[in-house]
Amino acid sequence: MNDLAASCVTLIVRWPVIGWSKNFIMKRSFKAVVGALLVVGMGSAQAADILGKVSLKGTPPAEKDLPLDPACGKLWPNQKPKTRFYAVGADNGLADVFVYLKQAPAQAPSTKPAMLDQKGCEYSPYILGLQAGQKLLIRNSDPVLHNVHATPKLNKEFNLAQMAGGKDIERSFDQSEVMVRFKCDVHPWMFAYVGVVSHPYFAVTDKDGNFKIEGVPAGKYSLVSFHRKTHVTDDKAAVQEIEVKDASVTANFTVEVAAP
Ligand SMILES: [Cu+2]
Repeated sequence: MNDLAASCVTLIVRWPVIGWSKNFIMKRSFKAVVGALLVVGMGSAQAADILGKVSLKGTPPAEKDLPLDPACGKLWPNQKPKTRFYAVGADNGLADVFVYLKQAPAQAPSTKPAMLDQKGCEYSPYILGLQAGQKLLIRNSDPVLHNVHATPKLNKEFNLAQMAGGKDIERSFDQSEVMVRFKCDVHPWMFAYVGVVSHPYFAVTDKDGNFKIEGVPAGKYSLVSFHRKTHVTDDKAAVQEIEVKDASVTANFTVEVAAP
């Protein structure tokens, strides 16, 4: 118990001795004391944000043009899309890195669904985070047929045609799995990767490699950064041991371009 809570308790214990007998004063004062105790109690459940940046070391190979078929090519009248293996932004910041706590207490899934769209014959986003049990909506925003094919190793595989203008597909994954690959059986260049974890403490780096995981309960954790091209088994550079207390924690990562 901290000092403020202790002094509040002392106040309650001594209250009758002070001898203020008027009921209305007592009621008002007790309310204030109970309020103070509640504030103290809430303050003890500490949580803080984890912030950081993932940087890429080295020069990545040039991205390749996607081999679009004519129907998909029409959706890109100007600039043609390329592979998205290394999306590098300002100061070598690396986008599309899935950053997550390796072992955080499991929590009930968010009631807000996540969205995986198909637009211009690409999955969007390319990298997505999802909580086990959280609803995933898969949308077809294109005027062409897609075939949504999830190919997990631990979760249940599914393979569903989705017409142009068809309604959203709803699915969820029961188990943690980093990453679940999505492909399209009509368009062999279409891929997305979904990181599934049992808690809400994850993020995907933005175009400049920045991430923020909000409201992490106080504790010690392994923070993992997973980039699809650079990550290797038992990747020590991709894991940091961190401790969350009551102030934001900064954790930066540097990953190297994978050997060809
Ligand atoms: Cu497709």
